[in-house]
Amino acid sequence: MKIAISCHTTQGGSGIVATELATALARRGHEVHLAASVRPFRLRADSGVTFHPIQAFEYPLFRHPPDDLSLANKLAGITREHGIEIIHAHYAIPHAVTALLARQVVAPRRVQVVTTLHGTDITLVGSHAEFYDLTRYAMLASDAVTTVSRWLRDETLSRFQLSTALRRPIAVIPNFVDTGAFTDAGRAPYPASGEPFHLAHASNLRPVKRIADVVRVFHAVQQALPARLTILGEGPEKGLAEELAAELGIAELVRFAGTVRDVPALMRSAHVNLLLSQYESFGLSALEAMACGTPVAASAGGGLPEVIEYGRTGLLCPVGDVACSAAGLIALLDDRPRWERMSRDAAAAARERFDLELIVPQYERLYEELLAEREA
Ligand code: GMT
Repeated sequence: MKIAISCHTTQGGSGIVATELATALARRGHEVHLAASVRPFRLRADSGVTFHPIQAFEYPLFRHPPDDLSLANKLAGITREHGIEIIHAHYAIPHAVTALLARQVVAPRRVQVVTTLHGTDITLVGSHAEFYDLTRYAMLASDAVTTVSRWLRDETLSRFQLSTALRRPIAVIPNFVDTGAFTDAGRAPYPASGEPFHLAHASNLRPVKRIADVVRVFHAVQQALPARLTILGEGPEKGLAEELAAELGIAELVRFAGTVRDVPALMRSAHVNLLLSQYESFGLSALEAMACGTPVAASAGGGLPEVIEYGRTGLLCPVGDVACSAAGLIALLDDRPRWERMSRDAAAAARERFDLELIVPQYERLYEELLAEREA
C-alpha cells in the first residue's frame, strides 16, 4: 500500500508511535512517506521511509508561518505524485484537519484518511473551546478513527457525543514496542548489598506528569533504601522538580539527563520506572520500560491499567497517592525474588501483548478494509 503519515515530531509519544509505525510499515514492504516540519528524532536514515520536510513560509502579513496549510499542501502534492491511498494523521489538531483538507484538494482522486487519537489531543487540546468543534468535525469526517486505549475511546465518545455519528466505530489499536531494540537482554541485575537502586522517570515534564509526585516518592524510597533517580526529558516542570529535590535535600541523588539517545540502555539500567501521571491515555514510556525488564510504578490514571498488570508487571496506586506508591516500591525493591519475577514478567508481557509484529498488522488490516470499502 502507499501511505502518507503526518505527526508532531519534536516531543511526545504520538510522534514516536507514528515514526515507529512508518518504519515498521516500510519494513513490511509498503511505500511510506512522512511529512513534518522537523525530521522525527527516531526516524533512522535506513528506515526506508521517505521524509518530506515542510518549509516555513515567512511573509510580512503572516504573524506566524502557516505551517498547517503548508502541510496540507504538501500532503496533497505527495498524494498526487506518489498515488497515496491512505493518509494516516496522528493527533487530531492539526494533523487530522490538514489530512482532510488534503483529501478535499485532491478530489475527485480518492484517498482515505485515518486519524489516530493519542490522548491530549482529546483531553486537553480538543476539549478546549478553541478547538472543540474542529476536533469533532475531524473525527466525523475521517474515514476511520483509532485510539490507543479503550479508556481514550470511551473518553472520546463521551466528551464529543459521537457514538452514532462516526463513519465506523472507533477501533482501539494499542501502542506497541520494538522488542528487538527494547529488550531485557543485558539489563542491570538486582543491586549487590549496599549498592543503590536506580529509579527512572521519562516524559516531557508537563503538569499532567505530576513530576512533584515522582520526586516525593523517590524521597520516601531513599529514606528506606539506598537509591538514585534519573529524570529523562525536557519540559516546563523541570525547574519545579529541581527546586523540590533541593528543598527535600536530595538534589545530589537526582540526575536530570535531558534528551537521551539510547533510551533502551537507560531503561535497562533502571530497577523501576515511575509514571505517576494525572492520567495517560496509554503511557508509551511505561511499555518501553517493561520491554527492558523494568517494572513500572504507575498511577491508575487513564489507560495505564490496560498496560500494567497490578502486582505482576508493575504497581498501580490512586493518582496523587504518594504514600501508596512509596510503600509499594519499598516492599518490591526489598524483595529480590519478587523484583526479579516482576522484571521477567514485564518483559514477557511487552513481547506477548504489545510487540510491533502483533500490533502493526492491525493497522494494515484497517487500511485494507478501507481500501476494499472504497473499491466497493
Ligand atoms: O503526554 C505526552 O507525553 C505526549 C502525548 C503525545 O501526544 O505525544 O502523549 C500521548 O500519546 C502517547 C502515545 O500514544 C501516549 O502513550 C501518552 O499516554 C499520551 N499522553 C497522555 O495521555 C497524557
